[in-house]
Amino acid sequence: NAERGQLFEEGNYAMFIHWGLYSQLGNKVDGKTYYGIGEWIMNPRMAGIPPAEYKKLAGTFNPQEFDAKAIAKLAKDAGMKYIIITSKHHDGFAMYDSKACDFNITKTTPWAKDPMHELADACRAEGLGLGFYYSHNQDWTFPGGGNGPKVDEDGNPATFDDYFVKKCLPQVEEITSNYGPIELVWFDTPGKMPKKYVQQLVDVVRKNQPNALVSGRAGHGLGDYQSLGDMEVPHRNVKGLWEAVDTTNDSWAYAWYDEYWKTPEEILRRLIACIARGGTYMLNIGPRGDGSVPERAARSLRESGEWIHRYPQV
Ligand code: FUL
Repeated sequence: NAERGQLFEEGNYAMFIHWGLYSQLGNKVDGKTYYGIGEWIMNPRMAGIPPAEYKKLAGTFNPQEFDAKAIAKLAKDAGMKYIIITSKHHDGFAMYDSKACDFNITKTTPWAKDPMHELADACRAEGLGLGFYYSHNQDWTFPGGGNGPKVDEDGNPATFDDYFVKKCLPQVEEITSNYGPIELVWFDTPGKMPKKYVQQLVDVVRKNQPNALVSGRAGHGLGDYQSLGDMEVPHRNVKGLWEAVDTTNDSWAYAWYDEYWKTPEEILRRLIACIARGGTYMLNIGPRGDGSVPERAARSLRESGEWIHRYPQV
């Protein structure tokens, strides 16, 4: 599909956003700091928060500072062409209004709004594309989800199929139907997910968004392109359609202590290294739990963007 490849031909620089309930913790739980990628905080490798405990975070999630227009403007100023944001990460919390599962931002938080509608409008106004990250295999709070609870609320065994039919498939239907045209669905960490499930998800994307790309991490080679390893900028040429994913500091989601911000020069060096080898560079920001974007990240993006805007062909 020529139209689909077009996104990477013309849009070789993108903003990635990791934002969810975990952003509220910023890697600190009960006064203890955990070092690592913030969106993994509930995992036993980090703080090991039980699902029932983790779900309580929704009660205090109130991102008053979230400003979709300012984020879209920041991406535009940075020279980026589209935004990919976490609609649901491994924690299972839907950051949009989901009918398929109540564990979502409109049903369980005091804020009760759908940030994805705001972001979709803001992107359209800035002439930017929009796409969604969706953790299709791992779901740490829904019974049967990958690395999630093995029994339901009543103690009955739950299978991956239960999770897939009740939550995953309907949610992918939602994110590809409710926000107008989107550019990409960024599936991640397929693990041992059987091919028949991945195929069904890809079919839903094709049906609802025929021009959208499917990320290489969908699994079983069913994606449209190759996604390199996390934070990997290649030192050799890479064949085909490909993308590098990187972040402005060291974590994807907000981590309170992480001040290892890339300078504008570092951003440009990494961006150019990817583009010069024919790839796409997607650079992440992790807004805080209140929705605000760390100022140092914003500044580096704007300053590198100034250079890019002097050379509009980049
Ligand atoms: C990884 C995920 O497990 C991380 O949390 C993050 O989303 C990164 C971009 O992909 O594999």
